[in-house]
Order: sequence, then C-alpha cells, then structure tokens
Amino acid sequence: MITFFSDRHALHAPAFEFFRGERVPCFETPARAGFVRSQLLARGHALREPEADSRGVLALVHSARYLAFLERAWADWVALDPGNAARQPFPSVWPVRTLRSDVEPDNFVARLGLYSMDNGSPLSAGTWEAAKAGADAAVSAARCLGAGERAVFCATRPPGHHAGADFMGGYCFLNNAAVAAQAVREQGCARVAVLDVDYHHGNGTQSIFYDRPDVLFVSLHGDPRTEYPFYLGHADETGIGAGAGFNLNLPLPAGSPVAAWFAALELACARIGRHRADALVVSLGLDTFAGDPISAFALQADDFSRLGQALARLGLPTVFVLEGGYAAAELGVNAVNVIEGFEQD
Ligand code: Q9C
Ligand code: ZN
Repeated sequence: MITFFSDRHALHAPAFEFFRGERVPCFETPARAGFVRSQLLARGHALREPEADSRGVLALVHSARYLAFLERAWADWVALDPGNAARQPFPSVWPVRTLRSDVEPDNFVARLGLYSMDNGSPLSAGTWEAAKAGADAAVSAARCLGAGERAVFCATRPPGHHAGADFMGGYCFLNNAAVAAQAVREQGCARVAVLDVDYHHGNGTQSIFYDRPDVLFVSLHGDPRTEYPFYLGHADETGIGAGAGFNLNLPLPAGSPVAAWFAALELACARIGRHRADALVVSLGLDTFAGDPISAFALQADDFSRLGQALARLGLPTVFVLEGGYAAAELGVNAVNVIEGFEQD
C-alpha cells in the first residue's frame, strides 16, 4: 500500500500537557510516528514523501481566520516575549455560551482560547509545519485514489479528528481525515464515507460534515458521557438539514469487550454500504488497543488485522489516516496489522 510519511512530523514536539491539574509529559509524541515508521520499514513497506500542497483543500475545511491564527501562532507567542521560545502557550479563557466568538481579540492567549476546545492541545515551534505536512499527505492520498490506487496510508502526526473548522482540540490542529474526504470529493467522487475508529469520538470531522449529505460520517467510540471529548458523539446526533441521516454515532461504554466493538463495526460497515460511497476515509485511531494508557477498549494486536480485513470487504478505494494511539511501541505493530489485514483480504 502506498504510504505517505514526512519527517516534518517531528517539528511538532511540545513537552507537556495538562492532566488532573498537573503538567505531565505529552502522550502524543514524535516517538509514536517513529514506531510506526520502523514497523512499516521492518515489514517491507516503502515510504513516500507527500508531494501535494493542501492549502486549497484546507481553505474548504477550515476557516480562513483559524488557519491564519495557527500558521502565525508560535511567532506571535514568541513576539510577546523572547523567553516564550522556551515556554508552552496554553489557553486559559474560552468564549463559552453568551460570550462572543465573532470578534477576534488582540490578546494572544484570548485568541488561543477562541480557537481551542480544551487546554489539551499543546503547541510547539513547528506545530504548523508538522500539521501542514499531515494535510499535504491527506491530499496526496486523495490524488492517488483519483489515479486509480486501491488504498493509501497517511502515517501522520499530530492527529486531526478533534479539530473542527475553526478550532484545535485533543492533540489535533488540522483535520486530516476531513481534508482527505474533501480532496476525494474534488477528485470527482460524488459520495464519500468517513469511518472513525479512534477510541475518542471524531467531533471535529462530524461537525465539519454535519449538514452535508455527500460525506457520511460514522464513528465507533467510547461513550462521551464518560469519555473525551464529552460534548459530542451521542447516538442521537444524526445530521442536520441536507445532512440529516448522514451521521451515525455508535458509542460504547468504556470497558466494552472486543466482541461488542466488532458488532458495532458491522453496523458501521452496513451503513457505509447503504451510502453507496465511491471512496472511504478511515480515521485510524489505535487507542482502542487494550494496552492504551488513556483509553478503555480491549483490542489486541490480531484484532487490528481483523479490522483491516473487515474494511477491505467494503470494496472501496480507501485512505487510512493515522489518529490516536498512545501505547507507543505497540502502535507500530497495530497500525501495520491493519494495513496488512486490508491487503491480505
Ligand atoms: N491526559 C486523540 O486520540 N484527554 N486525542 C487526554 C490524558 C484528551 C485524544 C487525557 C484525549 C485526546 C486524537
Ligand atoms: Zn483518540
């Protein structure tokens, strides 16, 4: 399978995130991509540098003012104080209900809050470059499908599915899966399905396509009543306006057994089949693994092969986009198991 990988991912390397009021080392690290890369190479998969420029598609998925903020964010942070080059910015104020989000403040931390859903998406000097490389991979992958490829894997980080049209969140900045889906649409596919199998609901992807019938969004995830992102991902969210009926959430209780997860996957695949999609984008989160440090599903390494096989049976040109997964060494094995399971079927 064609696999896109850019070393530019490593430019996104914040040191800390917040957990229970304390600063802890980031879970979403450059080492994650290193484990995926070395497992791909060890099992004979060649890597390609993304060649597309995603700017045109990014403008269709994200707001202009969010993109402008993100591209300049680190420079603006350091311009406040040269000492900030060694500090991480975090938001501390957000425009929740009754506050205005239409006027962009001048204050940097206020703007960071405007464009963030949480304080859990740490920025570093190269965040824009790394995230942009991921979006470039997503567009490159869509072009491969346009050229007749059966499947492409974007082995990218940071992840993307929590990022909405105008906000970052959950370690995500640019929504690579949404970029891939939109780019596949630009390739002439009338109907696209996005299947999100990350442990966490893909709130950003859902919200980007919520009013659209051309992109079906289906997600399997930990119940948001107890799991991040908490404020979206319930079963009664089915789409709005022209998009009514084109959103399917399959939340499962934290701690659900593997059999329940695969039963939900079967429902997801049946819905995708009914969409008569021309292409599939998979938000490939691997934090459903039993050993994941921040999640609570129970998949084992060979379950990821089974996932790849089930996805292949949909018979669709497919873009895989890496999302979460924090059991670092096993991340590589599990990712390549999905890819090889898909190729085997
Ligand atoms: N410090 C993705 O998997 N909460 N994002 C973490 C532990 C946020 C996960 C709590 C989890 C976000 C792409
Ligand atoms: Zn996740």
